[in-house]
Amino acid sequence: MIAVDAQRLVGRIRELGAVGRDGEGRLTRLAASDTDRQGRDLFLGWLRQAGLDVAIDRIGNIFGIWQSAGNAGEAPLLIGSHIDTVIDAGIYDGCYGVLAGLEVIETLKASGFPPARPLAVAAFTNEEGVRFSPDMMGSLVHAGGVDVEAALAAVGTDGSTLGQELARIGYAGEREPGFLKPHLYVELHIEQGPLLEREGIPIGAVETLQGISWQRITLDGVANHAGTTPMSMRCDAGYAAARVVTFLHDLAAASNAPTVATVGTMRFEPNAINVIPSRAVFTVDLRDPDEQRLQAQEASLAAFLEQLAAEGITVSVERLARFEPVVFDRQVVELIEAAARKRGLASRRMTSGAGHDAQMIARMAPAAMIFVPSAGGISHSPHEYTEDAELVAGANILLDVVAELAALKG
Ligand code: HGY
Ligand code: MN
Ligand code: MN
Repeated sequence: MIAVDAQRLVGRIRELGAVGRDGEGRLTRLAASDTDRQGRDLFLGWLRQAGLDVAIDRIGNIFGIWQSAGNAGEAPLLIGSHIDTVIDAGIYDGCYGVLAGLEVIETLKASGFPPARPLAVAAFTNEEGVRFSPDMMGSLVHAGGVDVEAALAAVGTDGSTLGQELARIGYAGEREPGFLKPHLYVELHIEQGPLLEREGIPIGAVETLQGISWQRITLDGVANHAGTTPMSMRCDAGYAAARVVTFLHDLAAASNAPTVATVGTMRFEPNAINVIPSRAVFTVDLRDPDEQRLQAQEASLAAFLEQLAAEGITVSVERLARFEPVVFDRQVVELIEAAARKRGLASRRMTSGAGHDAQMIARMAPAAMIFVPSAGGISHSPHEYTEDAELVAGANILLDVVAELAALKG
């Protein structure tokens, strides 16, 4: 059986993983930052070395396309993911899927495989959403889920706009988003959770992806002296924020469902040791595979905020992202399982807890995902790790699925 070049794939994952490290060795390549540009430049060089046609669209999505005279008119088979990262990130999230996609195309190209349609690999802009909301932004624009002008006008946590920053790093491309209409989309990704490792299963055939709700909440109270203000006379925005954090944790933990709730960022004003906070600004990340339950949790949070308002806190809520749960294409999921069986690998059906570009491209084409195990279920952390053999196994499953889907029929 044809196989990927394991050394080239793992070597590139490590090489890209070395790009964007700070003085303490922490890896951060936030969307449209200077370090993101360095990662993009490296990936672009590999696309060109592989002899692929390169296209960059107005939201900075990068595409490497292998097409021949015999199939140029056909809709491409698209493999994708992202190479932007969170803060103090691991080296596999997103990058593994993009580099495995390139590896699969290079392997098939070198083998003389005659694809019935063009094969393309994409690195989508701003999948992580840490600097600019919402997450999965580049693929969302590609799928027509948000207007490119609105996305380019997105204001980042540092006050810049995505459009300005893409232009500054030289990745404000020419192509109109959505110019490439995929026949089908497959994404290979680390699980970022504990299931595959715990069950000793090397391949995940991802059939669904949970709903995601992101909000930014601002609570306004009254600044006052920390020493002279009696507890009964305080309107403490910091205390109110802490009650929201506890409320959300208890809401998710109490539900006998896979609901998860996270307050990942918080800041106080005036942020002084001896001043009762007048303002607390924080983000809420709520997720659930069931849309009705997710709506119910959002309603519970809104009711709790109303209670705080009744106590004198001024509440304002900004919607940052809201995506319903997604069901992937059953036939592609079955192909992934069949490919695993053929290579003697166990697989299991899964729901993705994390958001992925696949959930956006599923709006425009049949899509599915392949997972490989994450050590300790850890991700969005420098301790993110997947064994080389597991990375290569996943890439070979992607290779087989792509070869099967792109084979000349009849
Ligand atoms: O937030 C997510 O799940 C993804 O990593 N952007
Ligand atoms: Mn990812
Ligand atoms: Mn991620």
